[in-house]
Amino acid sequence: MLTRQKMDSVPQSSGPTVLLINPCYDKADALGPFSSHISSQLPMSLGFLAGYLLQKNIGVHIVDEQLRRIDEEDLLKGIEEHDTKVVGISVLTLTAPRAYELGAFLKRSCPSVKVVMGGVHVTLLPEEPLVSGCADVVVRGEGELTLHELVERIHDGFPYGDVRGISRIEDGRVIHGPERPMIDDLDTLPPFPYHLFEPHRERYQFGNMLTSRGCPYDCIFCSQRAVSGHRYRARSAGKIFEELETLVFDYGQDFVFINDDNFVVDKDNIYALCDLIDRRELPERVRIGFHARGDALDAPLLRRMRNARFAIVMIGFETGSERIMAMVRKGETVREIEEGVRIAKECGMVVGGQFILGFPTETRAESLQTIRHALRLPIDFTRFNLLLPYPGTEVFRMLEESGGTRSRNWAHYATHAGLTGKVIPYVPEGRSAWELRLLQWFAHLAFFLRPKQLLDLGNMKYATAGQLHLPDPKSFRGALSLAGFMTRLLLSMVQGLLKKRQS
Ligand code: B12
Ligand code: SF4
Repeated sequence: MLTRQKMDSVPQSSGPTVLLINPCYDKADALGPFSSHISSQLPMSLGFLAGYLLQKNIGVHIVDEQLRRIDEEDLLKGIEEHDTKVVGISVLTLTAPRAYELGAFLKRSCPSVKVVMGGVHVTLLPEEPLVSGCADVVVRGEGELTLHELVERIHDGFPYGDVRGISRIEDGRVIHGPERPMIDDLDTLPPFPYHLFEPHRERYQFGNMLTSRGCPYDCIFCSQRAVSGHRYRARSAGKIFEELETLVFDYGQDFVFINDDNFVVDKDNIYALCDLIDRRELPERVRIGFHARGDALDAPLLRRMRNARFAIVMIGFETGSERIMAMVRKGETVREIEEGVRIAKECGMVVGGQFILGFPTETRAESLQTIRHALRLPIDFTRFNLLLPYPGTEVFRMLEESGGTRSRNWAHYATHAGLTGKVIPYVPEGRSAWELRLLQWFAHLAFFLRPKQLLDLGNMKYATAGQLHLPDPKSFRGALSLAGFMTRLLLSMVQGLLKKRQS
């Protein structure tokens, strides 16, 4: 596995190499009929870490389980072959069980290798992998500087207990070292190392960028600030443009998606980027997508962006109920977002985004209000997620305090659980898992089975950050293949709905 998945173009230093793993669920099982139509996203976090280590002349291999499940024997062979002393594993909530399984295997099979975990889930719950004995060290928060320092110490055989930003276990007790300050200037980080992923270019949605970190808002369902903080930090327009050029000219990408949670914060930086795109003539064929809050969209900015190849905007709609919107502390109203959509459409943008069903205290009438609202809005694409109480969120804290029930198995924490017939980890009081499942299906069918939406399915990839690829129904072959997909989808829906009610 390691040898087959190894990134051939990684420049190697003469010393030991660090192995970085992106653990993953079984894609076909987790995504059901969608799995063959969804391309994998670049594991950006591991890319950033690898880029930084390589800049410091430390050799790195990345193994991404989104592409193929790790074979344990190959893993051990690779570790030996590359004299690996540190294995880093990235952990999101949904992937925590698999990460811990891999960590425990490594601790059992090669005790001299240090297993280091990082990412949003273990930043919030560092005790979890340490106490269960599947990691030696947890890196809390941004990982570049901490991992580098840690790896240098381990490679040189020095103690690493005083490295800032880590938690570790000593004499059976978990020790949390002092915080590592956030990286002030993102321009000091090396450019994202796309070349590492080149051997698997066909299997990734390759045109993906992250240009900023941090978000100043306080939405009660979002855990993202745990890693990147409240303070918004962005790369300069010049650096962002250089990366765009790399993707467009070196890797031939026509579609680039900027995956920042909230791209429209520093508007001056965006105007400067638009000027660069015009001046340095990015080809006409290029289309750029980005996420924004509805209340951040203004007509002069969007017109300028539309002229500079920005064509797709993804908005966090969340709900159609003003009561829920106020409760989740989004800091904007349903009406403000609606106005943002209107402006974006007027400026010629494709508009997509996401709604959430099943907030605490949400009634059935409010869920239906959200679905009706989605059908009324002039949007091209949407997804209806289920509300999940991720660790570190205010929703999680509220549930813990009120004794509310939620699944204790992190492998259930997928926002599309209702669509794939899996366990729904959280059901608001007075509602049922059965009802949420039906609502999630009904919302998608009601939205997508409209003639305009059906005819537009071929363009869906633009509105889904390049991830979902459906056949274009405008050709005979496309229509036939789409009909096959729809049939599989309906069958899986019936299967999911026929599953026994959750206890
Ligand atoms: C791009 C993205 C995706 C992509 C790719 C995910 C991936 N595996 O890379 C896709 C679309 C596939 C995706 C899917 C999902 N995502 Co997502 N995604 C993001 C997004 C927008 C950017 C991730 C990113 O690259 N960040 C930038 C890097 C620099 O930050 P970072 O990832 O935290 O990494 C840093 C540190 O955490 C640390 N670190 C991370 N890993 C490691 C490992 C080691 C060894 C070390 C030392 C350090 C370290 O160092 C990194 C560099 O500083 C984030 C939001 C965000 N801004 O982070 C949500 C986010 C990570 N996703 C989230 C969720 C919920 C999901 C899904 C579970 C949704 C679902 N469908 O159910 C799935 C899970 C898929 C999976 N494979 O696990 C949540 C995670 C919540 C949680 N507690 O887990 C986030 C935080 C969004 C949010 N606002 O809540 N996602
Ligand atoms: S949901 Fe978006 S706006 Fe709200 S805190 Fe998270 S990243 Fe910020």
